[in-house]
Amino acid sequence: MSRRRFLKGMTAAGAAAMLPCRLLVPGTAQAAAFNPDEFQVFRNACPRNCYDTCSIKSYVKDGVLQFVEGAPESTFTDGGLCVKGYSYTRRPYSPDRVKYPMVQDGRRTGKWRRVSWDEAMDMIAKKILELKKQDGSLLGLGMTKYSGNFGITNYGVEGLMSSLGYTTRFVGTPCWPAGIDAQNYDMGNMWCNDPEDMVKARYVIVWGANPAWCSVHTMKFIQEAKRRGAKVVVIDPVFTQTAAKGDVYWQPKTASDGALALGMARHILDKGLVNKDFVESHAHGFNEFADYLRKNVTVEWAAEQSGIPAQEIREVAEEFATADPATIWIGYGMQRHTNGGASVRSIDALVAMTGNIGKEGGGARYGHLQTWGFNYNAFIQKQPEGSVGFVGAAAKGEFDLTADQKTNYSDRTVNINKTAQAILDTKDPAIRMLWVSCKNPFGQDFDRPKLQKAFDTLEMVVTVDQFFNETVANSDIVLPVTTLFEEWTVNASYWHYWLSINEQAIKPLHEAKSNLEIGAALSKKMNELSPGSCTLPTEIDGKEWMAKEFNQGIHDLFGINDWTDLQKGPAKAKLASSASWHDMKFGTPSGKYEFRSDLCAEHGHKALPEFKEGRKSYDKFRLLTPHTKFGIHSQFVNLDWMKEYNKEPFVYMHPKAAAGKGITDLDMVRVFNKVGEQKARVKLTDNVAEDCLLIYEAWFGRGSDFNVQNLVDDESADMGAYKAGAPGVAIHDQFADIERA
Ligand SMILES: Nc1nc2c(c(=O)[nH]1)N[C@H]1C(S)=C(S)[C@@H](COP(=O)(O)OP(=O)(O)OC[C@H]3O[C@@H](n4cnc5c(=O)[nH]c(N)nc54)[C@H](O)[C@@H]3O)O[C@H]1N2
Ligand SMILES: Nc1nc2c(c(=O)[nH]1)N[C@H]1C(S)=C(S)[C@@H](COP(=O)(O)OP(=O)(O)OC[C@H]3O[C@@H](n4cnc5c(=O)[nH]c(N)nc54)[C@H](O)[C@@H]3O)O[C@H]1N2
Ligand SMILES: [Mo]
Repeated sequence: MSRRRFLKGMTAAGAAAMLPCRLLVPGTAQAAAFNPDEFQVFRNACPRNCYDTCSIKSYVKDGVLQFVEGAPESTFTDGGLCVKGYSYTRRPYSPDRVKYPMVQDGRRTGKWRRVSWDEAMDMIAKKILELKKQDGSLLGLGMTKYSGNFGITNYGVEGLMSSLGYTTRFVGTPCWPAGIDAQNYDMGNMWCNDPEDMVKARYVIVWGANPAWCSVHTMKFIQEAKRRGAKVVVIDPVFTQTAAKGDVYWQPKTASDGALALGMARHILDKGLVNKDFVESHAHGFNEFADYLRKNVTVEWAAEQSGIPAQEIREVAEEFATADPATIWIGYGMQRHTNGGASVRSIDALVAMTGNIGKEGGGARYGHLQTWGFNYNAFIQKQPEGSVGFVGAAAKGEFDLTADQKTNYSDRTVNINKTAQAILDTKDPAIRMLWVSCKNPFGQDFDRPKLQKAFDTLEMVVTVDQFFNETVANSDIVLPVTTLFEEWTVNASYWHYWLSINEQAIKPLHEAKSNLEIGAALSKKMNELSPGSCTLPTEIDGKEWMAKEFNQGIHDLFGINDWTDLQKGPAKAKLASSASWHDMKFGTPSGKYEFRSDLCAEHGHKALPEFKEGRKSYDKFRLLTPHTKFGIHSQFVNLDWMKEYNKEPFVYMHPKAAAGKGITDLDMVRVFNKVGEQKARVKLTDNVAEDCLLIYEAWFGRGSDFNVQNLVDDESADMGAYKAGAPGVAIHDQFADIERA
């Protein structure tokens, strides 16, 4: 029975008997009688960087968050949360939270002392003014932010920086940029079908995604498609929980996906199963692609490249081409490679040539930003009068600025996927101060040993966070930030089409402030010390700022009068069709689906979705460090409830490979490569290939020195620079060796 039903329909005693005590905060378990009327109910939204962006109902009593459930109104969330979501009550009240502004006397010493907000702001503001005076600009102030909290008002962090002047920004994304560029070349945008329409698919290929862990709510649509007769194929170098639910599992050699897709395409071509109407009426360059396949690709070649038997490639290709509709979910994991963008283009081509683009239940599903048309009021802030910024070479003093250039200043941008190198390389002025918010570079960025060196060159690091993670340990000042339950915001998804409001359900604990309020506090101090030096308002009402993000476009898209309608429950976009590209009007230069993209060629890649070799191995084993069920990056794994299930990290290894190294189950091992080393215990499993080591990325809390980034370098993916401003990162093109520790 779903929790939703018993909350609504059962007697109090019956509900209390069923309510798992895990959902009660300690001390309330004795208060057995459950009566929903005794709670204040709030609308929240999970703001993590996740496909599911769940709509949450939160139950508060005596000002304390008691438990959470998925909002029943959303047919996507459908009353349920993921394992992480159910642990949310542990987060605001965690004893490990950063409670007050604190200053560390010497980085990594752990000698933290509590200071007042005023003292902290004073130190920060004085340093900013010093940089400006010494450098003549604020480009020495760097800001790195990514996906700790995707609530729209949290773009106020960028807004704060703009309100101070032109700064140095870490741009790009480690998630998905190679695939975004690929889909832009092919179709003119990244735009996926409504995931809820996957129930209509007759054939589903989950290609390098692990929704059983990373998008649990989408699994029910895949399962429903299966119940209605669809076949589900999972392609992943790891036998994941998603693979366990499929009908067919392929374990290809990592980074061989392009070859596999092209091999399937060749077979479809040979069998005459190409959708003529699509390739003739709605596509550009199909004949050239077909020529490429005939000249360069055979099924046997694809089998050799991927390790998947030729007969199986033929079988799945034929089934895919004849099922109607058929769909492929292109995962972000499979494009985190030096050939990731090229591979995504080959898979898109497979979906297109079989006529599955623009079709309900079909589609090359990757992601979308159709529901993100907010005002970005918090984001867009004006620089103070007279601010000096970046104008390319001019900023380096190589030539005098013309009047025009003076009004054309911008922020200086560096690649977020090369954080360490960017800090080390940036000159004139060097980055001397760093503001970190919604981001844990030491846990999530690449080449941790190099990052340590880079941070050591910085004169001041300020981190805004909820927990004492390794980035905080490498900071001088930490500022306590609210959790989602303590602030107002609004959340959209890059996968489904629901919109949720996030109400303030409880008062901020300790001395936590929201990102926006922190901005206001800094602005107050800046203006006290140097009037006019910061344009951000010095008082900010979070609820008002949330409301300012709405506009008529959002109201119309979601069929709401104003944001208050969302207090009754989340709303879904009114879609003309559940299929992206349903009108066959593509955003490419030709207006068609482009098998041949000249833009792609102009950007230094191949015009056709040709095969691109993967990164050359530089060590004994392939190292994969994908996402875990018990956390999202460095969040959740540190919470007490999670630790009950997931006490320590493991290295997963095939028994045969282990035998060759004299390693037995649960041995302590050392994994090492040119970047660094990491120790952990080993678990032997044939879920991973013999040539592969698997370690899930995670942060186990203060005191644990486990960090996969000791082993992962910052090699770039092939694509990403076009739309994200910097290339993606080849997270899964890593290699390492292992021995007993
Ligand atoms: N080896 C390896 N590395 C990876 C990946 C991988 O698969 N393998 N995946 C990559 C991917 S896809 C991603 S998206 C990145 C994620 O990298 P990050 O975006 O850094 O990820 P998180 O750990 O989710 O969040 C960062 C911090 O934000 C804090 N935070 C939460 N809420 C708030 C808030 O409201 N305000 C502020 N100021 N802070 C808040 C959290 O406590 C956390 O410390 O990691 C990348 N790195
Ligand atoms: N529980 C949980 N949910 C999450 C997250 C989380 O950390 N935890 N993170 C969120 C974020 S930020 C993101 S970006 C998404 C990521 O969502 P996914 O894309 O589903 O997740 P990943 O774990 O990055 O990668 C998925 C799979 O890609 C496989 N893979 C790696 N290389 C290859 C390859 O060469 N070919 C093929 N075919 N497969 C390959 C990996 O083995 C892995 O099983 O999930 C979001 N949801
Ligand atoms: Mo991500």
